[in-house]
Amino acid sequence: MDQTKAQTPQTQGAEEAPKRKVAFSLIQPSGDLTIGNYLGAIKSFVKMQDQYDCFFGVANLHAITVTQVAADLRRRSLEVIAYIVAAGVKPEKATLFIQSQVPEHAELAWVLNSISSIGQLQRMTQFKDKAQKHADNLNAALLTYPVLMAADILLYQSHVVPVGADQKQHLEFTRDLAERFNSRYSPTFTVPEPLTDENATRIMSLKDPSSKMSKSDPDENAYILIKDEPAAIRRKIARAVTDSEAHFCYRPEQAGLMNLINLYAAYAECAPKDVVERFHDSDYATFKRALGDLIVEKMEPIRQRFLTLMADKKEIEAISRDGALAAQRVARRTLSKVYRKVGLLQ
Ligand code: AQP
Repeated sequence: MDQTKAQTPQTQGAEEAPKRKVAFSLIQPSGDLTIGNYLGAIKSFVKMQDQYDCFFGVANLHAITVTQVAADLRRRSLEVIAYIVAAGVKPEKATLFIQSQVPEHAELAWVLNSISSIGQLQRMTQFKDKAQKHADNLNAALLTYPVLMAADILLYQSHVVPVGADQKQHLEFTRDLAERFNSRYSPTFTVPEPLTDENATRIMSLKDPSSKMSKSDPDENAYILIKDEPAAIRRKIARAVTDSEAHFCYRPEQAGLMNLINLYAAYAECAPKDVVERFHDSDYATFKRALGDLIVEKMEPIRQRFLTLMADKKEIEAISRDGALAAQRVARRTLSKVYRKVGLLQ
C-alpha cells in the first residue's frame, strides 16, 4: 500500500488530516472467534497499530442480521475486545470499541440508505448467498448490510480497510457511496482503499476444506476457537480431514492437507514450501502432532491473557467504554458535517 500518497481530492473533505493514515476493521460477534479470525484479522491488527491510526471493533449491529441469543451476543461482544487486547493490541495505541455504543453508525447508515441503489444491493454476492442460507429469515438488514458497513468505514475517514476477497465487493460499494455523496454535496468522505495482505491465507474448515473456517459453522470440529484448550486443539487437528494418498504434497488435489500446511506456515511465519521441505518424509500423523503443538504454543499465551481479562470484566468494560467515547468524537464530527450538507437539523 502506498504510504506516501499525498492527500487525494477525495480526502480533502477531512477537516483535520490525521498524521497517520486511518485503518478500520470490525469483527462480528456472531460466534466465538476462531483461529481463522485470529490469523486473518487480529494478528494483523497487532502490526497495524504501529503503522496507522487504528479503529478496531465489534460489529454487533451487523451480527443481528442473523438471529442471536441476547445473552450470548452481549458476552461475545466484550469477548471480541478481550481477544484483540489479549493478542497484543494496546488500547493506548488503537481505538477499540463496540459498534452499538457509537450511535452515529446507525445514524449515518440511514442517510446513506437514501443514496443507495436497491438493485446494486441485490446484486451483492454475499446477499445472494445469505438470502439462500437464511431463506427463513430474509430480513431487510441482510440487504442493507453493506450500507451499514459503508457508514462504519466512512465515519472515521478511513484510508485503508483490511479486506479478504469476500469483502472486496462491499468495499467497492462503500467507495461508490463516498464518491456519490462527495459529488452530490461536496467533498466529505475519504474514499477508502482495500488493504490486502499478500501473505494472508484463507483458513479453511477442518472438516470440509472447500469452505472457509467459520465461527458460525454448526460442526465444532470444523474450527479451532481462540479459547480452545490445548487438548481440544490437538484433538481437532488429529481429526482434520486429509486424504488417503499418504504423500506429503502442497497441491489443490489434496485440499485438506494443503489447508493444514497453510496453517503451519501462517503460525511459523514461513512459506508453505518450507513446511513441505521439513515434513516431506513424515507421515500425516507426525505432521499433525507438530501442527497441534505449534498452534498450542502460539495460542496458549493469548488464551491465558484472554481468561484473565474475562475473569474480571471491569478492565475490558472500561476499555470498550473509553474506546466508544474516543470513536464517537471522530464519528460525530463526520456525521455533523453530513447532516449539515443534507439539510438535517441537529
Ligand atoms: N477462515 C478465515 N481465514 C482467514 N480470515 C478469516 N476471517 C474470518 N474467517 C477467516 C477474517 O476475520 C475477520 C472478521 O470476520 P467477521 O467476523 O467480520 O466475518 P466473517 O468473515 O464472516 O467471519 P466468520 O468467522 O466466517 O463469521 P460468520 O460465521 O459469522 O460468517 C475478517 O477480516 C475476515 O476476513
